[in-house]
Amino acid sequence: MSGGGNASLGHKAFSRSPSHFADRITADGRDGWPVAAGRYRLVVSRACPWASRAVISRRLLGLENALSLAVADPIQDDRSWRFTLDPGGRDPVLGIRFLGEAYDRRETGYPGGVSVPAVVDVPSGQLVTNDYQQLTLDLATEWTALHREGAPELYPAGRRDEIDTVMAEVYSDVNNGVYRAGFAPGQQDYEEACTAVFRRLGLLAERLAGQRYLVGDTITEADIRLFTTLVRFDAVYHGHFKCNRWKLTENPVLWAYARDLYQTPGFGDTVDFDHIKRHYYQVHTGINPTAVVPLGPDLAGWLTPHHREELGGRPFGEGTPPGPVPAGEEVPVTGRP
Ligand SMILES: N[C@@H](CCC(=O)N[C@@H](CS)C(=O)NCC(=O)O)C(=O)O
Repeated sequence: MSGGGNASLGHKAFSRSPSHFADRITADGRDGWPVAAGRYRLVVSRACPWASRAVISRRLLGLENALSLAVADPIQDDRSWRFTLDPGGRDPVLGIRFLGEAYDRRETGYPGGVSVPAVVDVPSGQLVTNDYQQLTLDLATEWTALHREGAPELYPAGRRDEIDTVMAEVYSDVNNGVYRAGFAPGQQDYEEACTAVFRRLGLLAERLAGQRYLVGDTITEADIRLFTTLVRFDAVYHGHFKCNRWKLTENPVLWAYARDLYQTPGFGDTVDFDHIKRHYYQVHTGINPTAVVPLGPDLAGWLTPHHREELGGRPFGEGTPPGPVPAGEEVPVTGRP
């Protein structure tokens, strides 16, 4: 389980394997996969922070009609991600029961894990990519012909160096840092990872005290990547991954920043707290052998005023917020505050 499942537990430090299928879907189709409306299917788990980046980008950019969405059951079995939430246990578009079938069509006997997010070519049923780091950058910069009118610039050309720097720090200390803490094989690894998580969160809080977003005055890819960890923080990383120096709700700046994004169309409307909690607590039985899922935390605070608009900023730059969630893609009430 490359995403930090039980096989990651051993006596060595948690390490994340690189994505094996790194083809890119581009405007010019140089890898053989041209951007095309209706051709590809984005397979995600709403539990997964890496997949959730793509779900948010797709909403913000208005790609819902161009790139369809398959949501896997948050609980994997020994064949990994499965479509047990769909009628008959099959994805209605791909016709498969397990995401692994699309991996097999691409490469027979691939020994690595089956991970989300994954983009599948609908006509051939083959996996195209599971490279979550590149995927959202390509949605922002290669899929532009299919963006909605008013789509924001999530990876603006003039700001890429700064965005890349912030994202690298957020990735190693926060996005992946919580996994290094949670799956640490021993005390020292845990303490190093946990310390780095909170050191970086402290620095990010300083940065965000006087500015609404991480880079510039609009939402960028960097905010999406920080959000997907923050929104899981109190629900799973604080308890299950032992990142418990403080809760998100105890840090006024980060808590307000996270609520601001949560309440922005395209962010909170993709989040399923039920999927998040059940996945982490029930799947990682190496670190939670009873698979008991805690009842808390109270989620009502996510909807309270954040007052971050007083800092100014233009969430969508020259653009506009996305419209409502498409019919059939709404997060069930069980997953909402
Ligand atoms: N594809 C990347 C990152 C994506 C990832 O780790 N996704 C997790 C879910 S959060 C996953 O699907 N892991 C495979 C598994 O748990 O079986 C990797 O290989 O590290």
